[in-house]
Amino acid sequence: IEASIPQPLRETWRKLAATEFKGKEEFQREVVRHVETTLARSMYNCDDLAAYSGTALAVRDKLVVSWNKTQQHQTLQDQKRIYYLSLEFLMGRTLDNSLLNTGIKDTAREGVGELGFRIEDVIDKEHDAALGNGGLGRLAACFLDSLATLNYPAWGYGLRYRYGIFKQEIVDGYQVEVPDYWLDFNPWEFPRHDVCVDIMFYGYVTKVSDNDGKISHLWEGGEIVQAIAYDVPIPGYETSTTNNLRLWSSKPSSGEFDFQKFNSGDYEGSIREQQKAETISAVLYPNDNISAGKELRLKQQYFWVAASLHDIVRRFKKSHRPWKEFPDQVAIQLNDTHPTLAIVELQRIFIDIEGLTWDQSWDIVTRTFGYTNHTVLPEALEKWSVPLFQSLLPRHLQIIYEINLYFLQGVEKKFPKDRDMLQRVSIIEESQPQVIRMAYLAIIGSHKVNGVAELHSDLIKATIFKDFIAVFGPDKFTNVTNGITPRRWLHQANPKLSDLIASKLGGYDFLKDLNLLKGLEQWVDDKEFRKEWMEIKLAAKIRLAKYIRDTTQIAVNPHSLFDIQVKRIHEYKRQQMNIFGVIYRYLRLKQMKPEELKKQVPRASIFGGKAAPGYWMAKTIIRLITAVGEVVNTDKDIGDLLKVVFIEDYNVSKAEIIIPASDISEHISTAGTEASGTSNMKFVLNGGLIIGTCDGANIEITREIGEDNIFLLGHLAEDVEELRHQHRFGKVEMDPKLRLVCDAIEAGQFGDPNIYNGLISALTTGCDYYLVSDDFSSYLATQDLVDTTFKDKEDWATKSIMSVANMGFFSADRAINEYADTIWNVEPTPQKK
Ligand code: NBG
Repeated sequence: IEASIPQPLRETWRKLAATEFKGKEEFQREVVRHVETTLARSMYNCDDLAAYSGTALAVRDKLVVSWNKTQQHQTLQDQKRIYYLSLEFLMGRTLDNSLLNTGIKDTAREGVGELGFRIEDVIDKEHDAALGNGGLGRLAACFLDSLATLNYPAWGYGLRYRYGIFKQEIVDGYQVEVPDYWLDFNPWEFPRHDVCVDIMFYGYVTKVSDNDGKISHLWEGGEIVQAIAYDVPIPGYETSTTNNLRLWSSKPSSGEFDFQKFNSGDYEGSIREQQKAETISAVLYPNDNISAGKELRLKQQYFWVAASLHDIVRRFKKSHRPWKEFPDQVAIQLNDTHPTLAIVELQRIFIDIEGLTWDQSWDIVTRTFGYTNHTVLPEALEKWSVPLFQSLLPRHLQIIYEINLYFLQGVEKKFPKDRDMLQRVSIIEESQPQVIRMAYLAIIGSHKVNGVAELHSDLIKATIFKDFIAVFGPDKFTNVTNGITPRRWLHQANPKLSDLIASKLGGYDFLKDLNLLKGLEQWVDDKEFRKEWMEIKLAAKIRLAKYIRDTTQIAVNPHSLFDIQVKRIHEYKRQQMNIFGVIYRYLRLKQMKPEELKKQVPRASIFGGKAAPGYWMAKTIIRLITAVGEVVNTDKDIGDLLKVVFIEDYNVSKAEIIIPASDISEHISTAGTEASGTSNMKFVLNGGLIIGTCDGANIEITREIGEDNIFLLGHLAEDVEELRHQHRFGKVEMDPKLRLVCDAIEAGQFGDPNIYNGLISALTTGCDYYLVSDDFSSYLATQDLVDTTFKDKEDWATKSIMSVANMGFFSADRAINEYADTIWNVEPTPQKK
């Protein structure tokens, strides 16, 4: 506040206040000014990258004006705010999205056009902000877009990784990881060197009692690292609301290197501490649905959570309200268990620093937090070793023990003498060493727990969290089915389709109320409309075919059926089933006579996705896909009838090219393993049909668009336990068609068979945990049905249009409104124009 300008001078400031540029000429002036002054370049030295930089800086200036206004407005309104804590925000590119959300894309297109550039080339120069692994991080990004669009006062809090998810290169058919240094030029962030917080690790705890005998705890003597805030503006679509995403970066607390060491000649030693501090926010852990349990990861979690809470508490304190009103002003959503320490940290702040009693404090804490669970996979559920906690966060461990004690006392009262129950729900698992079950802590410290699709929310209640229903009752658990932002995933990724839809619905309102898509049903029989619809799909396929040719030299025929599976490589997602199916198709084609071959539907099987660097089986799956491609794509007998493509380095900006181009996409996880999936929604919204299992959001997609418009296959979640049991007792014969495929692999048709030993033995000695054998024949039969259906172009077009018309439910706006109503209890704060 002492930095505030005195009243009498404020009029001068107001007169000089920054304004947004208006119209093309002012925009161009800004671009040129930035190229010439900020970048110190000129028209004699301006390439696409410089044009991108100048454009981005001009657009950024515009965002800043509405961002500042929004922040002032929200401060004045002083309403309850949402804080979305996520270790991942997979934002992708920002320029195009900002142009569209602020409604200046046409201005920019003309503006840069007259300066000598194509807007598409300029946009293409931006480096993806890839601070996430997959669905979980992209969901956070979609939610930020919806929160701003719907005018909710909301902040995202995350980490500013110097390296995002690695870049994937395919070398000799294998995945190779390359670091993703993305911060060379990032115009979208604002360092706030004045917003810094000291964060402590290690140290020891002492008990002190004051004159009245009141006992308190002092945590001291640890290492201190500083958190610096970097702010990123998040513009809503067609609104002046621009929210804030705050990312923390770590640096040494002194900000200096060790001069004593330097002077005594220990040059390397002098910067060691500095490097250690900077390591905390250096790199994103590249695991999707796997928890590795490394100390540095726990450090990242505490560092980020402590800095964020410090910020949130400081903001609350400015309002001078009593502490008990904290949950009326603050809703904190935990995106998976990664930020669960926030529960403990807030309790610590209240009792150790602010002097509240345990009970007062715990009441506030539990009314503040909500926890979203994103997986039932056991290998993804976070558990931290107690000894590690003891050394890194000794005070927090004490608080966790105390939370657990009071919780178990309550359970004991409700279920007297049920020792098993106590052991089952305890936050501490009695293993060697003992571990802390973060999901249990998250449930106990939150007022609501939600899953991300109906089936998933039912499953967590019936399986991993069953006992907690008995303890807390069912009302604490709820479902909010995921959603996607139609701004990026329709309007930005597929402008032609968006324009066509707008021409029929009388404008672009559907981008803010996706249920309006229903109006397309009226047009389903309109010949001209159907023709345009399918032409747009073909154009997207031609574009992807060109991209594939440019990057892989593989020529795919745009008229073939594009069958796409792009997502992280994981056994539970079953890319192996897909490639086995491709092999089966290949073997079958090789057996066919020429007249039979003529009747076949040509198909391009397109894969993309990263494997976690330490996930050997996933890497083997990639190798098999590339090996099959090497054989099939050069087989003269096969020609266009089958092509197998692996697209390198799948990321958000590539998804924007790939998704509009699918005829069919694959979402074929073992039933009950994929919590929701969100790319399934993106593909259907772009007029692609899907082949999938009854899993995650596929089930709700089926309900919305109708069973006739989706290709479902395989066993149901309720069958899985029994099937696994049968496998374990050796009661299952491998599906004979799958046997043929395995034989071909083992005979060396796709290179050295030893490479694939692990994959094959997972099906046999590994008891086929993901039930590939059980679903294989259903999968093949369903793929045949896809072929037959694709031959009837009219039927296909109808299915495509009817599906899109019924996708309204899957807007992230609907999901965010549900969170706001049922979990956060927060109202929007629109600004007057
Ligand atoms: C993932 C699930 C997906 C889901 C996203 C977003 C994790 C832990 N979970 O099915 O696997 O769509 O979360 O909810 O990354």
